[in-house]
Amino acid sequence: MNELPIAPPDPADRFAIVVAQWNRGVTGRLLDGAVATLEKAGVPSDAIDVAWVPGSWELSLPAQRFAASGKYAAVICLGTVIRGETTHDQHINRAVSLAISEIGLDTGVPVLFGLLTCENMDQALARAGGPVGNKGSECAEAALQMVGLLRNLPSA
Ligand code: RBF
Repeated sequence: MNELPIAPPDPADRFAIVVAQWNRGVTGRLLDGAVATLEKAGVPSDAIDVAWVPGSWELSLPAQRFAASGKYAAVICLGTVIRGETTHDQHINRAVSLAISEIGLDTGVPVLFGLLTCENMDQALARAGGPVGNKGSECAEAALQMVGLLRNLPSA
């Protein structure tokens, strides 16, 4: 068995974060967690570009631009969709999850899914630095792992 190693971040690596303003009290914490994790891993603050979008529905387009530009090692998408009385959450969650997956496969750049899909605000806060961790930080960790792994995979 030959387990492929995870390369450490390259000093030239840039990271893009797209974050939704809806439920900003939650997404701001996801963003803080993601940035702190990248910086702790040695990524300089000025190598992290952040784009705010109105809501989670809008995450995909900037993510696509960042990924296709060839300038970023990974793109992290952060949003929080809370279930309401109507089915809006299902439409947003499905569209965003499919788009994010496609962008990654189309561009070959890891595009991380940091969309909280919650029943209520308590569930969301619990996942944004509460008892269930910070999913923004976890996304950044996943980004670093994927960037390091791709460096040791055959190119497409
Ligand atoms: N955006 C979110 O990021 N989280 C939400 O919980 C959320 N709820 C929405 C509920 C409704 C009924 C609508 C119409 C939009 C909601 N949005 C939400 C905003 C959506 O992502 C997008 O910004 C707008 O629909 C404009 O395209």
